[in-house]
Amino acid sequence: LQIENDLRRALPEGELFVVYQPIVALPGGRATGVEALVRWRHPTRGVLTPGGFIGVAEEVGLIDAIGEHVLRESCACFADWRARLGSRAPRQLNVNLSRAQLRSPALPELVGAILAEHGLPPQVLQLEVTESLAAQDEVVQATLRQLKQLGVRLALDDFGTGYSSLACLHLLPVDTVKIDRSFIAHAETIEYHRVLIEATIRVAQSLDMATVAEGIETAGQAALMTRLRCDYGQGWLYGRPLEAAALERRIAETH
Ligand code: G
Ligand code: G
Ligand code: MN
Ligand code: NA
Repeated sequence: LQIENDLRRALPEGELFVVYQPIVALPGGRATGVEALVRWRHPTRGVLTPGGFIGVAEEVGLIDAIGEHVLRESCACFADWRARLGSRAPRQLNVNLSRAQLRSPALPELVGAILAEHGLPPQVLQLEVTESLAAQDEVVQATLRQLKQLGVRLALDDFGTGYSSLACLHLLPVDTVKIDRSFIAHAETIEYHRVLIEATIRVAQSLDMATVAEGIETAGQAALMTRLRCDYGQGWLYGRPLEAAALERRIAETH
């Protein structure tokens, strides 16, 4: 397969890069963190988003190497921001984990080593896992517990789209629940969606978990999420994912 051969070359050729999307505190919109998102600058097809290559990477066993690259690259960038931007630097770095990474018993040690390399305290890193992954099996559960013991934070990504439910939230060792953007998109027009969001926020609060509304695109959605007392927002209203240098310029301009 052409895409497979291309992907094998992408990492050594330096075609994979990371963009960063702000995560802001509600209300107010102060950027407190960023989510790292991988991109592929394909030699002929332009910039590809993960939907176009993460699946292939999983099938051909490249996802581990890509995941490690994203972790290294984003931690290095985050440490740079801390050194250069001081108090204006984002306080938290979110990085997505794949199934293969979570099934690797070496992951906690790797994460610890990368943090140490850059002098980063573990609590600045928040690893995002989907609910189906978090609930998956004993190997994954053990890895998650070890990551927690390291002191890194865990976020449940795309909450609401998987098979697990609010009733199971207390079983997962997570610090943050990210409410999937499909719910936010209809929060103002479909009452059932608003009620589900509200219930998720109340349950998360009772478990001392923070909540993030994903995919906020309008001021109306932001106002509603603030009224429902969601802790954080993420979405195009606050900023699209940007390359490191562009995000740094934005931070410097807006402070
Ligand atoms: O980047 P985009 O906005 O297109 O995100 C699409 C999906 O790809 C999201 O579900 C996100 O969690 C996933 N994703 C983005 N970056 C990474 C990454 O570095 N590793 C893994 N495993 N998934 C990622
Ligand atoms: O699954 P995960 O939440 O990790 O991936 C985030 C994805 O959502 C990325 O593909 C990112 O580009 C996309 N995204 C982020 N903010 C918005 C938004 O406001 N609207 C839409 N439609 N997509 C968004
Ligand atoms: Mn995510
Ligand atoms: Na998501």
